[in-house]
Amino acid sequence: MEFSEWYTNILKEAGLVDIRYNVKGFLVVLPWAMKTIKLIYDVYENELEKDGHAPIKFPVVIPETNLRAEKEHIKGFEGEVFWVTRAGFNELEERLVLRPTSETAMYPLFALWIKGKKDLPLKVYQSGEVWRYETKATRPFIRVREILWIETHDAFATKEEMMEQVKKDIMIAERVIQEKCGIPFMVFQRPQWDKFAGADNTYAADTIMPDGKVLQIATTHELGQNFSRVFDIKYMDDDGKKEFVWQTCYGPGISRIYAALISLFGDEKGLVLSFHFAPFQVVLVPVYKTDNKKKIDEYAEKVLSHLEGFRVYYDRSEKTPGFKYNYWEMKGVPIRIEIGEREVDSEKVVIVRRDNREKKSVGLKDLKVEVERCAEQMFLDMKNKARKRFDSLIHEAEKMDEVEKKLGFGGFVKVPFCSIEMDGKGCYEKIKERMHAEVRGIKFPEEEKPKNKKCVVCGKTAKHFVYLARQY
Ligand code: PR8
Repeated sequence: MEFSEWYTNILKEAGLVDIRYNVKGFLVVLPWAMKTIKLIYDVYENELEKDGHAPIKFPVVIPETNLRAEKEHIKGFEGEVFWVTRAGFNELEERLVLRPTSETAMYPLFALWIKGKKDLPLKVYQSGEVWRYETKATRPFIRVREILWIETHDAFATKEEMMEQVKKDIMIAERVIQEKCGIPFMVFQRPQWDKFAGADNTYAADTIMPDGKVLQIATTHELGQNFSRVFDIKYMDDDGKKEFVWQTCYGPGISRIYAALISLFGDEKGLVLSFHFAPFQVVLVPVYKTDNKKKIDEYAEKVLSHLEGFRVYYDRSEKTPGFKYNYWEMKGVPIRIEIGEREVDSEKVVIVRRDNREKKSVGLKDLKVEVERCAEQMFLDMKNKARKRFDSLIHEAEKMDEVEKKLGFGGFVKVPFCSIEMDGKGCYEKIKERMHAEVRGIKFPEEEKPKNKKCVVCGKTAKHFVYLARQY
């Protein structure tokens, strides 16, 4: 089945969203999805706090004057914001926008809070929603108008500290998205024509979806002093001189991480969730016969007592075992435990792994350890498989027709390219027009530079290797 069709089906069948809400691009996120999303938030917030970020909550609305203050920022966002112009029967004196991102909400306050070096670094994060009037086709979680994310906003005394934070942000993404979620990605420094509005540089993590298109799942931005100069965020240095702070902001796209999590690991039977992110980690399915219901239920109580600490569901509904197996496989529950007459008599259970459906008979006293072991192995296998596929989708080319052919395989094509500064934009536009592909940027940290190679488009000396891809 084609990915797009699989994705649409699973959203409905597994009860992840209800798309019938009557505002385009806005979703009702159902409990089975929301539980996993909350777990992703927890892991991310925890890592951010370990890195010294504190939670904060800013208003949803931003006054128009704030949004207009930084001229590149407004250029990027003017066509993408939802406006609030009336309240009750009154026109508002000043128009407001629903935050599309919170730089211009937060930074005027940063200017009040930051006085001296002792106030730095300032590192905060806000978890929640932002709203963007996306004009491209929307798709649940992948491109939405109400985005679930975390945004961090940091201010430093020096440029070096700012650059250090960019690297730390990437390391946090590696820890959460790659290690804990198992989603492989590559980090790029985006070309100048594709950076965040108002930033000096943007660094982004891209993963490859099952159809070969790439998805940007997190970005960290080097804001330099662009916003601090506009909002007058200064600190007094050791010589009593006022200096503008250096800033970063970081946006892990939780909606998209979730989209990748369900898409990369799912199969023809439905979702495959890893133990850490599954709403139920274990489902217990009784195999009743007409006269043994009581006996099995009693034994199930005993089994449950060996599974304390896990999120377990005992499915005692009237459906047949076969129906329940299919249902919970579709929902992606990582481990199923079957108990029938034979298990009761032998004081054992059968445990079944969701990803490869491997079965194992396990004694009660080993159950907890076996479940843990099985869950861990399953996650490792999922992660390795995803990584292997990702690596197999990084191609190389030096001629345009070769590029086109390899883009057709999905993933990235590494090519020598003239420049990721604005003077390379013409070459990018040709690629875009001819192949509907984007220049994702140079690998960060940068790998070796091309020696005596020509730009794949214009034939001038290539300054970098860049990666091309078709994107979501
Ligand atoms: C910033 N300011 O705003 P960014 N649907 C789903 N996910 C999305 C969408 C969408 N329509 N648009 C963006 N994302 C900075 C950083 C504060 C935080 C996700 O950065 O505009 C993408 O994964 O790059 C993107 O990488 C992330 O939000 C951050 O958005």
